[in-house]
Amino acid sequence: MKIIFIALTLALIAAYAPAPVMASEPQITVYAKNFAFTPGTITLKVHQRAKLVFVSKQGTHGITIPDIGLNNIVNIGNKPTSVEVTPQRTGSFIARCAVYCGIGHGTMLLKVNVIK
Ligand SMILES: [Cu+2]
Repeated sequence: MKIIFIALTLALIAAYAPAPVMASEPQITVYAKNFAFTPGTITLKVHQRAKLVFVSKQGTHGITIPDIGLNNIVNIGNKPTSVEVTPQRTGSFIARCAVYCGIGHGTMLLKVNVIK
């Protein structure tokens, strides 16, 4: 009886375990709120594709990061929005909130470091 219970438990764990994450593409989640991005700094590797996931915990925001090829506004709401980027040059870049979100909008920055 005990063995059956253990076997059933293992079967349930296997059935509901999350699928393994592909290790090939780094993924960074950036949270937005009034009036900050968290983390405030992200680091990407030049010529390496990465997935950025934006989600707002408060308010509606947006972002463009032309320095890494993100030229169109990514709207950031309470559902995650994913974009893929492949930075083409190294450097330290400042991205700003692209959707007016209130009094602190002008100071809502995301620093993007692109390294070798
Ligand atoms: Cu804003």
